[in-house]
Amino acid sequence: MIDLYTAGTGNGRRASVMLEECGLPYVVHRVDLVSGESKTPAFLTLNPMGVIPVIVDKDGPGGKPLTLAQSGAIALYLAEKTGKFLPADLARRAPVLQWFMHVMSDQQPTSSAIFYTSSLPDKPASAIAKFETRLTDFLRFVDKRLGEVEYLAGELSVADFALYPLAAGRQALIDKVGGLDNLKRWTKALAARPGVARGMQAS
Ligand SMILES: N[C@@H](CCC(=O)N[C@@H](CS)C(=O)NCC(=O)O)C(=O)O
Repeated sequence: MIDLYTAGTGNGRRASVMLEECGLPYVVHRVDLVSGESKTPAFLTLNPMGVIPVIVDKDGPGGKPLTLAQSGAIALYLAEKTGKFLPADLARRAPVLQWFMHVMSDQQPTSSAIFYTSSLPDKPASAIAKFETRLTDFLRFVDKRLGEVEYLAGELSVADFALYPLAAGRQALIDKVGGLDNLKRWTKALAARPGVARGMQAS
C-alpha cells in the first residue's frame, strides 16, 4: 500500500494520476497548504522541503519502505515499479524521457511562474505576460508534435501523464490562445481515461 500526501494542484495530481494509471492501491492524505500544514514538523519528516506531493511506499525496493518527494521522481518511480509507461528498450525510453523532461523542466516551471507572479500583491503584468507567452510557446510546440503523433513520445507514456494535470489546469490560457486543436484532441483523450479522471479527483 502507498500513502500519498497531496493537495489539489498540478504537481499533486501528477502523482495521483500515475498511481491510478499504474493500478497501484493507495491512500490519500490531504495536506492543507493554505493553513501551512506542509510546514509542520510532522510533514517535514516526510519532506524537509515542506511541499507536496510525497509518497510513502511501504513495499518499496527490497521490500523496505521508501519515502519519495518531487512529482517527477514519483511519476518515474511508479513507472519503474510497475513496468508501465516507461519502456525498458532504450530506443523507446529515450524519447519518453525527452518529453518527460520537457514537461518537468520547461512547461511546469513556467506554469508555476505564472502562479507565483499572479499571487503577488501587485500582480506584475509584464512578468505574468512574459511567462504566459513562454508557456504559450511551449503549448504550441506540443500542439505541433501532437499533430504528428498520437502521444508525446509516440506511444502513451509517463510524459503524457506528467503534462495532463498542467494542461487541465491551464485550460483558460489554452482557450484564450485559440487553435491548439491537436493539444485539445490529446487532452480530451487523456481526460476520457478512467484512471486519469480518478487521479484528477483524488485530492
Ligand atoms: N518540484 C516539486 C514542486 C512541489 C511544490 O512546489 N508543491 C507545492 C504545491 S504544487 C507546495 O506544496 N507548496 C506549498 C508551499 O510552498 O508551502 C514537485 O514537482 O513535486
